[in-house]
Amino acid sequence: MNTITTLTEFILKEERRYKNATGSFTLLLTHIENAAKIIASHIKRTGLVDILGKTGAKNVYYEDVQKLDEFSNKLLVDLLSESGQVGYLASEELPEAIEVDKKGQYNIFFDPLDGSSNIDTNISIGTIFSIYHNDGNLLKPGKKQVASGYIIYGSSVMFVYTFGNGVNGFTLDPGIGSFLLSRPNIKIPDGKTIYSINEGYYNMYESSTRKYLDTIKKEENITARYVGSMVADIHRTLIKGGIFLYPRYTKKPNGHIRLMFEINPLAFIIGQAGGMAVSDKKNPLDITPQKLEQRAPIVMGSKNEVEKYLEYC
Ligand code: P6P
Repeated sequence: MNTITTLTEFILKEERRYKNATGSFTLLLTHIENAAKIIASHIKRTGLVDILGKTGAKNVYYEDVQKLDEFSNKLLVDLLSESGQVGYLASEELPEAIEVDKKGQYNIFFDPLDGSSNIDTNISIGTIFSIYHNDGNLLKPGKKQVASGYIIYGSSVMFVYTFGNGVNGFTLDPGIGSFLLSRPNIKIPDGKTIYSINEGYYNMYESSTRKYLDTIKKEENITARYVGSMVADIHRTLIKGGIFLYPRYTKKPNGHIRLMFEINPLAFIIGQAGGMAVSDKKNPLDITPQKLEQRAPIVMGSKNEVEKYLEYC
């Protein structure tokens, strides 16, 4: 019989590999896991929550019904602040970073509910997190991340993360309320047929991007898949291979996707799974951020596909 490994057991096993581990990281990740379970249960009741809201009913947590992304943000801020492991935390929903405890071991950046504009149409959305050692310097390049990951709230809820030695995926078993190891040591397959970009901006892209798109559409079996929820598009790319592109265009000359909250964590995952990420032909994890809300153009996915894209840059 296959052994069942919970996320908690997996993290503890990882921790035992580091002799001077203090359990601090395990505690931090457990708080993220708990937040993910609560957010997942709230998302399941979207729509119903509105009905409840109309009657002025309270939800099961006896809080006033509120917008899901505000709720997710507040929950993550509270749980992470209480973890005792956080120095500074920064949320895509907040204008500035919050100092929780100068002596906290880790700084954490998160997008509490990425793609939240898709909630009303039942499209998969996600929570993204990125963890650094707290050495007092908040804006460090993504290559300094200790860990990163995402939770995708889709047909099932999956927790996917890397600690710098591979990528592992865990599926929430709602029956027992635990994330179980379901995709050990994820490796992104070579891309063959799927490209993912918002073609609505075609006429606003740079000529190099347009030339790339014109060429790949002539390939055999090419398929376009674009959800408009980055966690969903990246998760599909990680599992099936392919390429995700959010290049700059005239309305967003510096790109749209956030460096600290989306690009760094997801590029770390893609790289650890054997894929590749580029931002203006550079590794985005080498970019030293100038500001918290910095945006950048981003292309990531199967190495062979990204290398093909680079021929057009
Ligand atoms: P567009 C969601 O708001 C998000 O930040 C990403 O999750 C997603 O990939 C992107 O924006 C979609 O942007 O311009 O295609 O609607």
